[in-house]
Amino acid sequence: MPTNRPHDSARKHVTGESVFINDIPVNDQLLLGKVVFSRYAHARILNIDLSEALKIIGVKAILTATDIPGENQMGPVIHDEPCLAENEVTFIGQAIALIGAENEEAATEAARLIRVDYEPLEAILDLETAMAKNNSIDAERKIERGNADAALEAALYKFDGTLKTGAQEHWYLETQTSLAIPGEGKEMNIFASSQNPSETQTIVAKVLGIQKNEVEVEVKRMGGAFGGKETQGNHVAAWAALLANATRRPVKIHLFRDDDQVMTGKRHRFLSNYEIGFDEKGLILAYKVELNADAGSSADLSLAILSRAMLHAENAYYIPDILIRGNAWKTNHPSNTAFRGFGGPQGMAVIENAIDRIARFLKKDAAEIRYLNFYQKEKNNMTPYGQKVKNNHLLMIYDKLLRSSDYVNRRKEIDRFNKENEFYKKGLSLTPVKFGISFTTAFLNQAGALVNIYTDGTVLVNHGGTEMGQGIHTKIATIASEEFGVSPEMVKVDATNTSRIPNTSATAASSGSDLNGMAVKNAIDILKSRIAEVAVAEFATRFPDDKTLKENIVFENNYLSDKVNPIRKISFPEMLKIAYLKQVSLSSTGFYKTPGIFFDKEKGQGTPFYYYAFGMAVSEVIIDTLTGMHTLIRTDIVHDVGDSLVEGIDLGQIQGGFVQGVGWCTTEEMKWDNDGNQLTHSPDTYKIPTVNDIPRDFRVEILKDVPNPGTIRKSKAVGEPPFMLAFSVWLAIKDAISSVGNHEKEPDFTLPATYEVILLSAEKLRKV
Ligand code: LUZ
Ligand code: MOS
Repeated sequence: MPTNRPHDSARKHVTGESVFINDIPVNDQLLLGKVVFSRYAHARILNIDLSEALKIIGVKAILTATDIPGENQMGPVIHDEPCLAENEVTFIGQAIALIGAENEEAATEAARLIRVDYEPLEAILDLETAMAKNNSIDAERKIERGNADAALEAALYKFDGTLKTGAQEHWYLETQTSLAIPGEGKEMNIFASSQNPSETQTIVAKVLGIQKNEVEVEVKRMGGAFGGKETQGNHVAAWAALLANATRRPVKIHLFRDDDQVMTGKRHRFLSNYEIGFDEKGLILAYKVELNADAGSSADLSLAILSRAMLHAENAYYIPDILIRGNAWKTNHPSNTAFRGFGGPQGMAVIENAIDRIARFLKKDAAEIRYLNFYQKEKNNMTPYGQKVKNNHLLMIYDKLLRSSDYVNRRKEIDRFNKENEFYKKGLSLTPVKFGISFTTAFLNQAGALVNIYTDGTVLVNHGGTEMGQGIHTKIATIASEEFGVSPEMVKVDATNTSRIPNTSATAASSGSDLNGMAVKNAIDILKSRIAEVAVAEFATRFPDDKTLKENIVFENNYLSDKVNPIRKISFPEMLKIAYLKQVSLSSTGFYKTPGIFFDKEKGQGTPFYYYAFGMAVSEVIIDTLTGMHTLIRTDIVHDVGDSLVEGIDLGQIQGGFVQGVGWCTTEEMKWDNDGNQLTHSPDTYKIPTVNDIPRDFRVEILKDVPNPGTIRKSKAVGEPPFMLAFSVWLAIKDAISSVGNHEKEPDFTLPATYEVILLSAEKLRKV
């Protein structure tokens, strides 16, 4: 039974009542923290002169690497990322010094007066150079099945190609922000905008050189994150903590938009080379792909991202002989990081573009080629890494979407339109998504919860997930209210706090509600068992004739009752008072770990995912070949969320993820100058989607009657998978360009397909 309710902060967001870190009232001791960062992509630091800056009235501390009491390190996986630069800077935006000042003016003036003498060194600013210099983070990784070389040799048709996919800025509305408040002794309290409060705690403890039990990190909500705060929310927290520790005063760092965009990592750029072999029907026989990721200046999560890219290189298609190779390369850019899809989009773009080429070559509709190659139910259902694709909804979604989008007729209409119009051209494309759900680092798939019931019958739920706007707290509150059988207003979800839930994983990999929802259910099951026992005893005194069995106690409609004798019932609040008086604990922790998943990185084999989420989109665009402008006319989506936990929330994630993907595929272009300076570090030059970029006609359908076995209330994760539905827009644009040359020639194409790309590519086809 689908549940619907608004996001628990919807009203608060529009009225301005929601408390973000910048809204937390502190006291007159509050200092503002400012970060002085590198202006060189690669340079030796010869000297840092703070003398003039320290004279500014209102400046309370200026810290450099030598002032760090603990370890100068904030690398989340590999410890290759200094908290403050020591003798060398390796990217523009790298933190060198921290200023704690009474006000913004003093901080800004001090920053201006800090003199850093650099000796510029050679910088690696693109993937080609990094690859030529063999500047990799780790050994090459491989996933392989069969013999791709032999199968390519044997294939009737084959071609090779290269695809570049671009970087993407997260553009969370709340820039990186943190507030550090020193307590007694060594205590440090952090209010963070972090997807990973436990890791924030770890890194703050490390740089301060104190124990983790002295550090408390709280996350009420983030103003967006999208992966950009999976590791890099730790940085501002560490910097604020260092200043707070040095001054013993509260310190807040709230990055300016432009600084945030310059200093933080992006979605990884990829350069991918491939060879694909197929037959006359378009059946793919062999695929060889080499994925190269621009990691930036340090590892951050690059190896996990590369791994997810490789695990999605075949997207929704069964390919018998396949070789996937992956490398992450170091460059002198900010360390690239998690971003919705986490490498999945970069891996999938290559095969989707290759299939588009096959269709053009064979003069067939690309949707037909896709359908032909989908993973099947009974046979051809094994992934290259040895996990079977179970509960596969691809064929069902395809049939549904083809009908509901009226694909066949619209294809004909578009062909007619393109024949009749010389400068405006339309395009249509259908693309699928199969996305693996679970952290590919298996041990991260765990979660904790703490559920308290108070004597008035109200419930306070704590869990390890963080709210970034995605609605996890709304989903968790719904789960708790349904499991306890009490009305939603009886349940509140508290801010995420490392003192209440320890050792949590990042809220990431789309798995926040899956993991934490189960942990909450586990805590609730424990509490219900205790309360049911009290109910049995209570019914025994009230109805001495025959006994109520514990397993017959049901929690429903704010009551506990005996389902065999339903007149035996006690309200939830009344029952709790009785339990309290009987000295029964009304608080329980809960825990969950995903069963049965593992992955051997060396062999490239295993069962890394608990299940897959499926979706498909059909998009229609119109392009103006004289200006390169495109308009998204219509998008139809059918997406699988299992049994939806909260429909409105899921719908919002599907729509939002799709539009964010459209941004990456079309208008969001990151550019750098020859020294590595970002040319697109503000919204006037970096174009994220606006209301105008949403499909004019947007039809999103949640697939019905597809309960997902083994998950919380049979639901599915939804955060990331819809992002990749945007390939339908990307390839619809290519289809429109291709019509300029009557679909006879492969258009020049790249990701993003900016107006410029569209214009030049169409021009070239027209000239031929
Ligand atoms: N983070 C992570 C992720 O550490 N491992 C993952 O597999 C993942 N996948 C998606 C997003 N974040
Ligand atoms: Mo993520 S890319 O923070 O799931």
